[in-house]
Amino acid sequence: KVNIKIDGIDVAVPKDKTVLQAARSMGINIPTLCYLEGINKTGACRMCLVEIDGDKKLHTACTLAVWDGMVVKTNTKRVRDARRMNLRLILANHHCDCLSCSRSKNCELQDMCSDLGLSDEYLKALPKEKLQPVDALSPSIVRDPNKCILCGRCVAACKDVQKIEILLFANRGLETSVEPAFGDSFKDTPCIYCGQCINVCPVAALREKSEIEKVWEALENKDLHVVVQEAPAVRAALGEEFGLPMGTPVTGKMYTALRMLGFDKVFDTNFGADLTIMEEGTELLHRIKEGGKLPMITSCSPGWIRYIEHYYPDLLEHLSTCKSPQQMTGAVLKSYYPEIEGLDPKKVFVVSVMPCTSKKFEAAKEEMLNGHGTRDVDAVLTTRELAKMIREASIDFASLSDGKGDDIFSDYTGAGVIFGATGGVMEAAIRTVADIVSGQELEEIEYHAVRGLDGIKEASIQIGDMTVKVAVAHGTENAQKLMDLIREGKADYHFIEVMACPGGCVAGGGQPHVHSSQMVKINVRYERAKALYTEDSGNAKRKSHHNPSVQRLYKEYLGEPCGHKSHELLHTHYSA
Ligand code: HC1
Ligand code: SF4
Repeated sequence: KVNIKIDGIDVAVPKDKTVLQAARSMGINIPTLCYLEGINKTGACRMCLVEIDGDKKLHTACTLAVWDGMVVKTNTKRVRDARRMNLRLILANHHCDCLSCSRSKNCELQDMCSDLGLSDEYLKALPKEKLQPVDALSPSIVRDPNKCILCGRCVAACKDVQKIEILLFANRGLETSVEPAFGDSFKDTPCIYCGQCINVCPVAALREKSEIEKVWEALENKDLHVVVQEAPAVRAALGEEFGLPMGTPVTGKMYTALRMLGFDKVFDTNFGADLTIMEEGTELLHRIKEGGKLPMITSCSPGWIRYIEHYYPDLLEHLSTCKSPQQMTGAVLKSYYPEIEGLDPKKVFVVSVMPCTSKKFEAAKEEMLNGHGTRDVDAVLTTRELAKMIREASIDFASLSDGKGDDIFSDYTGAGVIFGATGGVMEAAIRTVADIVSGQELEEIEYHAVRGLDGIKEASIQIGDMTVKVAVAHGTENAQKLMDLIREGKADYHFIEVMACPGGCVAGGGQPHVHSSQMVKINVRYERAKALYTEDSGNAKRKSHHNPSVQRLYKEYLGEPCGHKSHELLHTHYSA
């Protein structure tokens, strides 16, 4: 450790720390716009300037290592003036239409202007002739160069976390911008729409393509029967938007809010997750017994599907043919549901609430067209968009009482809800496969080897006389490692789970924004996953094949898992 003094307070810190880390550890949140712990450390925004005794220059705290005897001042007039000046330079090219901006009240730049007392004269919308075109052509992501502050966080998240490299710095000097190569639209790149770049954007330069208006219109349309389903991970994070502590599960409040918004029926994607396990577990056992392509790989994360389609097209046969729980739920809500309710399937409008931006792309795919000329899912809202609608409707979410979902498509087991955390699909699948193979009701149902945040998790699971070897990867960097092993013929697994986002859906690109200064203090992925495991252990039924409504669906409509009807409705194909 070294001894340093920051703003008159003595502190001992490990010698590999920066001044920024040292200051934050003692409760001084030096402002930053580009810094992201462990991901981006460039000093580009120059907001973290500090004074060092004996040095005339101001230094960026995020790049400056501590040394013994260092005396730092983070809060002098000179420092504050310099930060304000840098902020004004950033604002000169920033389209400050704050009142109508999607990040208003949740924008790191806006916060900083307010904290540093910047006067309104600097917060101006850019004149029309200075505005550059916005890329809103992809189904998932909007890039607005008029908002971009060139902090580089998105570039780092895509390149260094996901190892994909869609976003790049282009041009020089005043012309500098962040964009896909050749200035292409996202839609013409192999971007997987994971939205990890959106999650780190401090402003509204990257955001989801909003479908809020489409959903309000459907809710107003008396001709439509509008139903909603919510992904497992939504309930683990929605509360954050309304001031509840991270990791608070809000399933009941979420149902109440959705009903208040006017949905005719409130269902749950967790039902579809249980259904997916029935199909995927059966498919896995068929492949093992009949010499099918192994390892079989999960297919529920659309970012992952887009990734393998673009980057490992030679491995597509390894993918399970199962549609995702979102799409399975949608397909059932457009077929079996109207049949039992006597509704016209063309008039059933299915809305999903997802923690994911890639789900918008998934729902819009050609493959998801059904026999009635509509898609399985008609509109996809992110968790953030749902929160906006709740605010727009003046609903005081935090004080809502717990509501219930509607029969029968809101029935789910503990296995369905853990889908939202990395390893959850695997654990859910093993719970069911183990019972089927052993012919018993096994009591040991928690598979801790596949839980947690290690990049790649492996386990060999003994079921009767069968050893099932599994692996779990989250984030495309880790997926890449497993795919390379398959290509080299070195992956002797039976089953692999891949989720495109690090941590799984709980940290998807559509989840509530977490301020960069908070990301260091809280393990977002861990806290949100905890909410899901708590729901699982509190559920009387914890295995997908115990879901009575899923059982009823097979009995009355589908027949058997992976049967003819299932193939028609619940399975899909992939293209390179
Ligand atoms: Fe997911 Fe899934 S778990 S992909 O992460 O398989 O988005 O939550 O809805 O479809 O169930 C996301 C989450 C989600 C699907 C399920
Ligand atoms: Fe990269 Fe994902 Fe953002 Fe696309 S959505 S640019 S792949 S981080």
